[in-house]
Amino acid sequence: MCAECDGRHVSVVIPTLDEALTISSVIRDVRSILPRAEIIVVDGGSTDNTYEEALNAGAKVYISGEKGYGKAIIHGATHATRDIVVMVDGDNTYDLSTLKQLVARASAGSVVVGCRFHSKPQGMDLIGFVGNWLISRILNIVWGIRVVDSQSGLKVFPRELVTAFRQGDMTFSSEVLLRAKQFGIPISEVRIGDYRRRVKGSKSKLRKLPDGFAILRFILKERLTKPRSA
Ligand SMILES: Nc1nc2c(ncn2[C@@H]2O[C@H](COP(=O)(O)OP(=O)(O)OP(=O)(O)O)[C@@H](O)[C@H]2O)c(=O)[nH]1
Ligand SMILES: [Mg+2]
Repeated sequence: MCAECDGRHVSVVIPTLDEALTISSVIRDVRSILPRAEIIVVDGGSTDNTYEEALNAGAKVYISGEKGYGKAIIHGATHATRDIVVMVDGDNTYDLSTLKQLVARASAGSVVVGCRFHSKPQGMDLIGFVGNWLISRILNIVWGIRVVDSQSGLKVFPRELVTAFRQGDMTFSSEVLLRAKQFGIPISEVRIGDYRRRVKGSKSKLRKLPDGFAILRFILKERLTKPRSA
């Protein structure tokens, strides 16, 4: 096995809001693939047992004082102690079987996106599919990048990039790509397995239309106010 294939240089950051049904299987999955990775869960004030489940599964658990998907990942990445950060949802929708490949690519100096579009993503409805496609097209044209699945919640980036992040909400996923472009870090994509449906009783926190528009506004506004490279 290669020296770092066990994840010793990796911190996995998992934002959670009411994901008690699935958080322990996500943590177990990560541990089986990257046994020596640091696993950080950042909870945004869940009202179910997410906190206890994550602790019992052996993760480091932080409470994020403020609500927000991006806030949670920034919080976790700020506390991360390893060089490479993986961000992934706590809802068990991401198939992590190619995680080692993503990490290897990131270790070679890229920001890496886990691309869900090799087949029909089961956990994505038509609005999600079209919205993601449209946002990705606009992002690519406006920012001069080539990403198929810009809104994937599975991304890998160098920890040092965290100081550039500002977006506290669902626009964060796009910010990772824009900052990579601005800092001249190559962006690459690795196919991942099935994008699974949430388990019964588990609820999405994404508000498709308002969040979709906020993401588009962010992409365009950043382009008008900041240069493409830092
Ligand atoms: N700490 C924290 N976590 C959040 C917050 N909002 C969402 N999350 C978590 O961030 C991850 C992404 O949110 P999701 O609801 O899965 O959004 P999504 O993946 O775009 O939507 P789905 O495809 O329906 O899963 C999940 O693990 C959520 O529990 C928040 O305000 N604070
Ligand atoms: Mg999700």
